[in-house]
Amino acid sequence: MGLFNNLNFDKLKSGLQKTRNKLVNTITEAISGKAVIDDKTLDEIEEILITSDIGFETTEKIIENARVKLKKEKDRSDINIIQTVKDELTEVLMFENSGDEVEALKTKPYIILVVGIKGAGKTTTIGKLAHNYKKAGYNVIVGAADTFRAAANEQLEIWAKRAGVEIIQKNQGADPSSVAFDTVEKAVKGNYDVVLIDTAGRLHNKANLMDELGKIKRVIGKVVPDAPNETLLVLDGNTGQNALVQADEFSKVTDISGLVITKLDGTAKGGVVFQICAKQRIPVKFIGVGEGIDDLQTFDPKMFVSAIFDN
Ligand SMILES: Nc1nc2c(ncn2[C@@H]2O[C@H](COP(=O)(O)OP(=O)(O)OP(=O)(O)O)[C@@H](O)[C@H]2O)c(=O)[nH]1
Ligand SMILES: [Mg+2]
Repeated sequence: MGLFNNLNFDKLKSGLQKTRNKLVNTITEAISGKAVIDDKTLDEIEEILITSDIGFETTEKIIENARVKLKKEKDRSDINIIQTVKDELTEVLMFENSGDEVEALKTKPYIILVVGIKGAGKTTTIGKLAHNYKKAGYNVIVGAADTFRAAANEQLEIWAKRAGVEIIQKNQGADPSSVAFDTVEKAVKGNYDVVLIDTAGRLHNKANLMDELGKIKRVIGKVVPDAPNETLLVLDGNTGQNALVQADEFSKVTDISGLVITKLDGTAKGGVVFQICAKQRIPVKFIGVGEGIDDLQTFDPKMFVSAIFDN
């Protein structure tokens, strides 16, 4: 059992229905009625994977491994090929365990910086995370370091109320790093367990983004030298290939420790999760499957693959 009790297979499965239709149903069609899976069928599967947002390179690897595996196998039946593709896809999502979460949270305060482009789902994710940490018994404070938009404070405040956690905010236009500083300072003084810092999604250019994130890090580092403990990049799963570009851009300006992929409810582009993991080699930590406070799930590779493939 993980830190949060937030897994809901049925919800994930229904959210990924369109991804499943695109991916699994077409694979099933390609192999149905074939007693033996030949190279031509593998080529067809390859094409299906590529057009399902899994990407060219990732697919190449999967198909190559599948070819090698199937050569050794006596059973080249359809069930076996789907199992092989599933295993390969699961493998892409697996990362070495980065350690015990409960142990990590003994670092007090545990500071999480949340970044991502406009509308990706940062604020919503912070609300959901605050709720999850609170439910797990942690004392949470959130910092509204998106001072760009007038409504940003208000939005985070609503989430803080829903989750029942403390919030630090300043006027619109205030220096984001000063909000981050005050939040971390209050967390230290008030003995809080978890700090979640929201940031602005709108940034004119890369230099600007780098400056702002760099400054936030420097400033909170004055209060807690190792801060932040995590930097989560929030990506909108619905944007497919574009999410990949964003992951690239953010990785260039800051160390991302984990990804959150949102809006996996109702998207046909769920396959992009595999491509992002394969290319970035950054673990997906959480996924968003709806707009509600309970609609954040800890990412579980096996469950994710199963939600797409299993009946
Ligand atoms: N369906 C669905 N909607 C989501 C999910 N996560 C966020 N949203 C919606 O996406 C929209 C944008 O979310 P925000 O949390 O405001 O995004 P943001 O990254 O903070 O945006 P900025 O503050 O403008 O940079 C809102 O309407 C959310 O309700 C999700 O997992 N599923
Ligand atoms: Mg926001």
